[in-house]
Amino acid sequence: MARVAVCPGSFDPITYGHLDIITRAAKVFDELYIVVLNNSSKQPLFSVEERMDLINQVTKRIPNVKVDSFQGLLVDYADGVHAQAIIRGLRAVSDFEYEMQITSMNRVLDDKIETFFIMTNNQYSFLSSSIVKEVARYGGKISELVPDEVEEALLKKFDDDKK
Ligand code: COD
Repeated sequence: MARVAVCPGSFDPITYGHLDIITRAAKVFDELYIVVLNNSSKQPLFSVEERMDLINQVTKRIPNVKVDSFQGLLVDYADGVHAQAIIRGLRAVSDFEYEMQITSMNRVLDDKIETFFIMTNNQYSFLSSSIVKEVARYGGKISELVPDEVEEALLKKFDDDKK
């Protein structure tokens, strides 16, 4: 049986922190679905299509990755692609409470799917999409935080806003 996992997130936009988790998970699972979902507590900068397009560009060399989006519950998506696992990244203790809450909720909704956590690479432990957007908005250097394609998209987004 193929080992299938789902790596869910807002990915607004994808960073080197996300990419590290994706690359490592793709080595362990046969198929890895990167799925862009709605986080009701976040107001996205990029549209779902823009986020998917960026993820597609920066994961094109990882053959067992598929990029998708879904409106609804993560467990329903996972069920639809016959995934056995959900992959999440952990950066710091501050992530723990939130991750524990959503993992427990997902388990109540569907007790067949397991959540696996991948510890961040130390290099990216401070990195989040929000920090990248904040730095890019005020013209700071982000080339070590996101792939070139994402940097270009962010610069364009904030340039267009100024027009
Ligand atoms: N290093 C390691 N991991 C990282 C890093 C980094 N630097 N940056 C981010 N990550 C990890 C995060 O910890 C997370 O695991 C993943 O990457 C994605 O992060 P984000 O911020 O892009 O995504 P989130 O946390 O906003 O995603 C939340 C979901 C959209 C998955 C969630 O809201 C959801 O499941 N929504 C659908 C509705 C649903 O099913 N709700 C029920 C669950 S309560």
